[in-house]
Formats: sequence, structure tokens, C-alpha cells
Amino acid sequence: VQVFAGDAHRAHHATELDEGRLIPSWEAPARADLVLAEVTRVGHHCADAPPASTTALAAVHDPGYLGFLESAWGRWRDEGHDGHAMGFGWAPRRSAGRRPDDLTGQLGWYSFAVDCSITEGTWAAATAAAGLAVAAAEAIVGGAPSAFALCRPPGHHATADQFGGYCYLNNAAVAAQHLRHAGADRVSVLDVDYHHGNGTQDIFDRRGDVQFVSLHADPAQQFPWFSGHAGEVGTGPGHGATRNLPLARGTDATTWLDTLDVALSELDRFGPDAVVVSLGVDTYAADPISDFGLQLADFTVAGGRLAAVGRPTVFVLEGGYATDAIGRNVAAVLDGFEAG
Ligand code: Q9C
Ligand code: ZN
Repeated sequence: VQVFAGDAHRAHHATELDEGRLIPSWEAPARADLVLAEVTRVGHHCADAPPASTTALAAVHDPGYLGFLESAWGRWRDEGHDGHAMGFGWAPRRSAGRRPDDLTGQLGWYSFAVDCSITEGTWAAATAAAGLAVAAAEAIVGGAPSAFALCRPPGHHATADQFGGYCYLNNAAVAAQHLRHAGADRVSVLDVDYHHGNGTQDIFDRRGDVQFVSLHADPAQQFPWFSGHAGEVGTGPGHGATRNLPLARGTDATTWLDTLDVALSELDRFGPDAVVVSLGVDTYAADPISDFGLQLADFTVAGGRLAAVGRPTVFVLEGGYATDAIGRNVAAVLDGFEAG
């Protein structure tokens, strides 16, 4: 598997509000470094890529949001604050819905969770991650059967105009949209991260040309709380192109792999020209913030089943917080795919 990775991600290490305390985020630089070390060790070829262009980002993100993200840290610094940039107020359910002028107000307007913050290196890291996703998509366009974008920060929670869930720019959506521009008529995004990919779903909700299929912890019990229910199936022209498979707390590997098969049958039905996999490995049994039961061997099995779809596949890294195991788990998916 052709791997795209770089070190721009290290400039981003955010603060998160976790169970009432501000802590260095679980989504830490070591994650990407350890995945890169492991995929290199097992022999995958790795290359860097330039940051995503404004055009590639604006194809899935709101221009006002992009301008905000790029300038937020400088504005925060100029205001003289300690700590990282976070909002503290969000729109009530029924509100006039106008963007405030003040930076702190805008931090609320453009976010939906306080589990991540904006730091000095956030924009550079996020645009670099999206650039890796573009490069991986481009590798597929050039005929590669598979490519892996080692994205950090992750992306699947980021909507067109809101950050949250450790995500700022939606790398998987950028990759899927790039594939569409490059000539794939139909693209499927399969999200296997432990959490629902609310951002990706939102971006493609009304689209019939990009399918979104996700298996994840039931939002009644788990972040991102407000989307990912089975009844969400897409809107208007996108009706039927979204499929959600919520799973109970503590779901074991057998149930998860059976549900993966259901997800894969949805891909077969759609018949995509290319597939983007939002590859989170926070389904791992020892993940510190999740509660599913997958072991290393299950990731290999999953990779093999993804290969059986028989389509060019872009893997984009999402979550996975058991740092000692994240490299092995990701490599197992890629190895299973190559063997399959
Ligand atoms: N006590 C991804 O996996 N907050 N994002 C966790 C832990 C939300 C996960 C709080 C987790 C977001 C890309
Ligand atoms: Zn996750």
C-alpha cells in the first residue's frame, strides 16, 4: 500500500476538556509517528505531499470557516490569551443564527465540541493532513489499487463549517470529492471508526453520487451524540445513499465483523468506482476512550473483507488512542487488504 505521511502534524497538539478537566488531547503527535514507524517497518513505501489547496478544501468546506480556521490562532494570540483557543458558548436550539464578530463567539459558532482547541500549529497540520488525503486519492486516480493517508489531525467529525471531535478539516471528504473531480462517477465512504462520522455524513447528506456508510457506537450512548442513528438515510437526492449501523456498548469482534459485512453489502449495492475508508482503530479492545472488543487479528480480517469489495481504495486515518498498539492495528488492516 502506498503511504502518504509527513511531520507537519507535530505542530498540532491541542488541549481537550475531558471529564471536567483540561488535559493534553488523547489525539497526540505520537499516534502518527508510531503508525509511520510501523508501516515503514513492515515495508510500505512512504512519501510526503504538499498541503491541500484552497480549491480542494473549498470543495467540501465553507469559505468563511476556512478563513476563520486559518486566522483564529493569530487573532487569539493578538488578544493576549493564555492556553489554546476554545469557545464556551453554542447556539441554543432556536436562535437567530447570526455569526458573532468576536473571536470567542466565533469559536462557538464554528465548533460543536470542547474536546479540541485551536493551537499555533493547527492550521498547518490540518491542511497538511488534507493534502495527504488528496495525494492518496491522486495515487488511486493514477492506477494504484490502494493508498493510505496518515492523516493527523483526523477529519471525519469536521462538518463543512464546524470543528470538533479532534477534527478540523474533513480529510475523507476531501479525498472522496477529489476522486469525483478526477472522474469517479460514484464514490463510497466507509467509516469504520468507533465514533459516527457526523461531518462526512453531513457534507454528503444531499448527494446521490457519494455514499456514506458507517458502523459505530450508538449515539444515544456515545460521542458525537447527535447523529448516526439508523433512521438517518440521506436527504433529497441523497436519500438512500447514507446508511448508519449503530452498535451497542461493548460490542464484540464477532458482532462488529458481522456488521461490517452488512456495511459492505451496502457498498456492493451502490457499486462505487472507488472507496474511501475512514480508518479509525479506536474499536480496539484496549482503546482508552472506547469500549468495543476488536483484537489485532480482527483488523487483519477486516482488511481482507475490504479487499473483497474489489475497488480502488483510499484509507484515511481517523481515531485510535491506544498508542502502543495503533501502528500494529493500522498495519494489520493494510496487510489484510493486500493479502485479500
Ligand atoms: N473522555 C475521533 O476518533 N471525546 N474522535 C472523547 C473522552 C470525543 C474522537 C472524550 C472523542 C472524539 C476521530
Ligand atoms: Zn473515533
